[in-house]
Amino acid sequence: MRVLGDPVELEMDDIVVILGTNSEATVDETAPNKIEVTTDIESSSPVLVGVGEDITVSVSSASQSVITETAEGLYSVSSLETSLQPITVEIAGVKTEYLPGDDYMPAIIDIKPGSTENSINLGSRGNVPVAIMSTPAFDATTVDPLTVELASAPVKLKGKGKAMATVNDVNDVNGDGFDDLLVHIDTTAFELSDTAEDATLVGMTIDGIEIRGTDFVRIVPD
Ligand SMILES: [Ca+2]
Ligand SMILES: [Ca+2]
Repeated sequence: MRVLGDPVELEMDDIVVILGTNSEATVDETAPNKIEVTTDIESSSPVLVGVGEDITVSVSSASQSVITETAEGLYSVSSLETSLQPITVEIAGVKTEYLPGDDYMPAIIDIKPGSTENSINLGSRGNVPVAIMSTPAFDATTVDPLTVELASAPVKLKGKGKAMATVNDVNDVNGDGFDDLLVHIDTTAFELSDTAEDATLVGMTIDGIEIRGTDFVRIVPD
């Protein structure tokens, strides 16, 4: 279906494709739980895809994305290898960029739970706590802590290589009734510049689903 300038509502109840007046896209429903959006190279405004309650996928010109509902209310987002531009996924106000070929499930993270400043001192030899939030559709405690990296830095190890996440680190960080996973990241391993404004976490569930989430950071001097 080729469309220009009108919102498109597909059969998947929770997905709405919104085309600006200067965007053009081909939208294909490839399966009952899967849509593919291909934008026109001439498009000058991105195509927005609203997914579920909180997720917006922004597909820039000359890019392609596939959005799949993997379980009720749980979505994965792929930027196809053939994309020429990255696509952006916004979840709860935080944007994460997907490069061509990237395939992830968007996740909500909270760097330094309890702090909105998320200050990070790159010179400190400590660790930074980060919570991966569960939702009604996603159980963050299924994420394997040993696979988690924040800004390329791994989870801090203790003793014989056991990740610094124990059963004590599973708790309901935001008080919404769903247990979240709290891990501690080795500050010395961060690949962040002094001007970084956000940091992205990647990880994998024990079922082999890759997740990705981003939160704001503020780098502070030593
Ligand atoms: Ca925080
Ligand atoms: Ca929670």
